[in-house]
Amino acid sequence: MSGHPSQFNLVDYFLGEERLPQFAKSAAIEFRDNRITYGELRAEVDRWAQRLLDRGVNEGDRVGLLLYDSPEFLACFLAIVSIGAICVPMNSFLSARDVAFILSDSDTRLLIVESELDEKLSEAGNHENSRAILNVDTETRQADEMDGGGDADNRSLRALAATTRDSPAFLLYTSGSTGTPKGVLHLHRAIPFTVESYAANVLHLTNEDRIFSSSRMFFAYGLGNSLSFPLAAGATVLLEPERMSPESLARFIEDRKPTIFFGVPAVYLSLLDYRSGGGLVDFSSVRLCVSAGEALPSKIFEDWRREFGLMILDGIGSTEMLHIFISNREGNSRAGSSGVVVEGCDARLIGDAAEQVDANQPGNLWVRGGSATAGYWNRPELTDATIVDGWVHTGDIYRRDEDGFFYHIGRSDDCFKVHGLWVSPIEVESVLASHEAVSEAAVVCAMDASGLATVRAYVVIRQGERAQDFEDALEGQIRKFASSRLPQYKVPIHINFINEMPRTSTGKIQRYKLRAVSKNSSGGSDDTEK
Ligand code: 3UK
Repeated sequence: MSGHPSQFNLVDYFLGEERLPQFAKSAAIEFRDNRITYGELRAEVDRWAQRLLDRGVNEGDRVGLLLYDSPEFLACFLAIVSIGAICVPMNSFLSARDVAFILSDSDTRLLIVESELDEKLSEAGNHENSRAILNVDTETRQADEMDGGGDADNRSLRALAATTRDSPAFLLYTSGSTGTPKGVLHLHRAIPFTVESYAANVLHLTNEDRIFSSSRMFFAYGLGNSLSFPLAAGATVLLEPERMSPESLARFIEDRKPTIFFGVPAVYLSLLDYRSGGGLVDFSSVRLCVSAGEALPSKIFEDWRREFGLMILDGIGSTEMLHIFISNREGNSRAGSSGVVVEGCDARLIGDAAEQVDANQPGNLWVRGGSATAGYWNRPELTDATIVDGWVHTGDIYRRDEDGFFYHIGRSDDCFKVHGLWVSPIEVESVLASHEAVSEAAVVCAMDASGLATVRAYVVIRQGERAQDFEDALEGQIRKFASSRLPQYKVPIHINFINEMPRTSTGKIQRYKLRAVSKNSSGGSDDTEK
């Protein structure tokens, strides 16, 4: 980049004048029937940057993105950071209420939105805060009318904002133990670090690779998979805006022939099930499968290897670390393990007395690396509690064997993931407890037969309500009640009725006792009253 040596901008890193000539004509994105080259992508980024500047967006302003995975997502994300503003990608499956929370917490200046999602927001009466909205479909349609969608050979590139590696670039919202989303701030330096640590050492991408991630770009995992890694390698990312069934995913893979596939454990399981039910799943184009988001059960790892002759590389990442920091490798991976620390990162397992634990002993996982968050947006106490002397406290409990392989044991805060999405026991419990027949409720993670996490509730019924005969009916009623108030993945699959909640002397529910019980019980029957 021209200008001061400390200047650094992500758009220069991916699509700068030194790099662009090499890739200008190769495909950066395949989307439906469109192929977008690196040259066209840069032109689109510059066009969006101008639109943002025309609307008065300044350096440091937050700009929200409420978009499906699409070329516009990449172009807008990069345009926002190119002018030194902060991109706030939002989960397109969120409720209007959660979107409203994020818009106000981050104080976004402008929201770029897809027509369909815009409608959802306005139906929910969510434009009340009179935030400026830019409809992506209207903008791109107008542009096509203006210049016929013409490409941009020999065009000079827009000047980028004079950001440095330490300038804020984007804010990713994630819901923590209380269920309230928190904004995780990342600097321009974070993406290059994940490229040089994880992608370079684990994925070994080339510009021939075709990359597909079933996790979306509003997640840190999907953002790395579909934006950072393909663009840094001059490879092609395949994008699909629609939510996919196992059948449509299998067809997509067969048609589009990715070479690298990123998923979460539930996606691999759904493909295995689809295949064992007679469906066609053709992974012959794929050379590498990656799993993250929650622990990959050994059974899925082994079934996948048997069915497709492919290893799934499990690795643990987090929004705070932006991407994967402990991972298995080709030729060095173990079923049931998250793998070994990625180059450039450090990990420690810390016991209750702040000591480093011995091999095979459980400890709290702390990690360090160049992609660590600069902190939570407007939450200084939470930032100070989570990042101490550069070590990010992950909230995970792990053990490490003598060879340096890490094994996930659980979360210290009792939260867990179902289908790659966070479940906060506290949130589900408060819904269950609002049912008229319920006195109190505790929610834990229970593994189903295939080793995947499900939601199980233990419920104490109000005095006088309890009668064995009614329990089955009541279970159905409570589940229906919960379904009307929670997204489906948070609704308990099983509800067990108990007489009394196990508690500590200070009155805290002992979820670990319930977890231990649910491990030994097979289903919905009540075997907990000893
Ligand atoms: C859990 C795992 C066991 C773990 C993520 C890849 O999941 C990502 O970020 P989140 O902030 O959640 C982080 C937490 O999820 N977890 C993730 N992967 C694994 N547990 N085995 C795994 N392989 O509790 C962690 O603290 O949503 C994943 C890349 C980027 C990411 N942000």
